[in-house]
Amino acid sequence: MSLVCFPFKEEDVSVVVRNVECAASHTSVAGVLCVGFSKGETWHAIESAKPAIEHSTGKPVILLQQRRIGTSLRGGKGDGMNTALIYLLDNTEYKGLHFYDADIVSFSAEWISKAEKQADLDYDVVRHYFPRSSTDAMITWLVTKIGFALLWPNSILPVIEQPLGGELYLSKKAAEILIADPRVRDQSDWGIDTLYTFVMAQKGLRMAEVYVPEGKVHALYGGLQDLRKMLVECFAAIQSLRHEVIVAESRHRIENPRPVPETVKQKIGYDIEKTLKLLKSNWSPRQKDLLQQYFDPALAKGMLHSMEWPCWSFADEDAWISAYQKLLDHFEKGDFDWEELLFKIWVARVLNHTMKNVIRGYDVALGSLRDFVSETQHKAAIQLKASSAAAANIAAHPIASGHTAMEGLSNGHQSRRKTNWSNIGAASTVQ
Ligand SMILES: Nc1nc2c(ncn2[C@@H]2O[C@H](COP(=O)(O)OP(=O)(O)O)[C@@H](O)[C@H]2O)c(=O)[nH]1
Ligand SMILES: [Mg+2]
Repeated sequence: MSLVCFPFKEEDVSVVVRNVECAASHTSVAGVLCVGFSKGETWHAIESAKPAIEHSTGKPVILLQQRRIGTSLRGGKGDGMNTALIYLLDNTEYKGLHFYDADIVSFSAEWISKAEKQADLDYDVVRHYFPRSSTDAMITWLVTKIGFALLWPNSILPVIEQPLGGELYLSKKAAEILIADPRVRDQSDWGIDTLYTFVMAQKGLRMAEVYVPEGKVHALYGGLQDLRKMLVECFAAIQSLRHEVIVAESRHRIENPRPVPETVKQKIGYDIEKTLKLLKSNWSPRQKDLLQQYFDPALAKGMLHSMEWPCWSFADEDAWISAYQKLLDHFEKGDFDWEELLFKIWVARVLNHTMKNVIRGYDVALGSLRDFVSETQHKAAIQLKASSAAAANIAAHPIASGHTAMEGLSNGHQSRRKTNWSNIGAASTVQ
């Protein structure tokens, strides 16, 4: 029997209580754990509903305030999820742990059943994935999937459908591996999903992805402004991992998707009018200097134009790859100007995707996002292959080349992150 955890901050209380009751009623579930950011309105609503749910289902509903586990970053969802991992390992009666966001209106018992069916086949991790609107998931596509494709093209990471998804099942073994990792314990903010997914791949955990055809209907954001903190924390999480290497092979199985419902196809994920203003906002002289110092001239010129009038045609796929690599090297979390530049370049990229791809219909838009990830992955894999061959060559002829074998290997390893591949991006951006 499993434990189900809902991490929560402040959400629509009727949705949260309904979800807790739904999970507690499931025959594979032995208890429901609600981990709160603080003791606010949502906490008190769960506390009031707890006796009736426990009485009707015969299962405990445990209400915990999240512990401060990370030491360096903001205490957020990461502390909440890690608090749940520790609870699972301290309470040995459960075989594994499901996580679901508390704000999901479309949550049903079927979500738990689907994950349990894969858990029966001894997968360490089961991840849910959903049909998404063509303007939704812009952090997932542009930051996480592109980052995974660039940095670890030969791992399973780029093919994981929704690597930031908060709906997943972890076996006890997976929970032990995750919480034993100091990088995971420290990631107390929105970067937690990136860290969980990365460590699952690096440790070679067996992973299944299940498809939920009705989609995830949940609380919506207004404009892209509301996603700024999440963007910064998710990018910084990838950046913190950029020198890591993955050698493990993971077993990975994925359920085929089904036709996307019309309601999802027609949904617009963000407020375009509000977003246009973001390109003109919060400029400082230092941001202009950083743009000119570190980024390609075409991107810097386009961004500076958008101070006057919103424009985005310069922010195409190649420009994003090139900027992404500069950001990996130079971005400083906590520095307002760097955060603002990351945010505005991302906003320009999202607008470019919307005006160039989304406008041509759902299938074209989704196809362009998938192609962007797979082409990035392929180019990065080719680059990696070339630099490994060069490193092997240097190692085989250390005297003739003037390098020791050790130098050759380490240079090869370092250089594959930059060099030619970043030049490919830069060249096509300027054209
Ligand atoms: N415990 C805890 N839960 C959080 C925190 N921040 C967000 N959540 C919950 O995490 C889930 C996902 O957050 P949400 O804002 O819906 O993110 P989104 O669906 O990715 O846009 C929801 O259930 C939130 O209530 C936090 O700091 N601590
Ligand atoms: Mg949500």
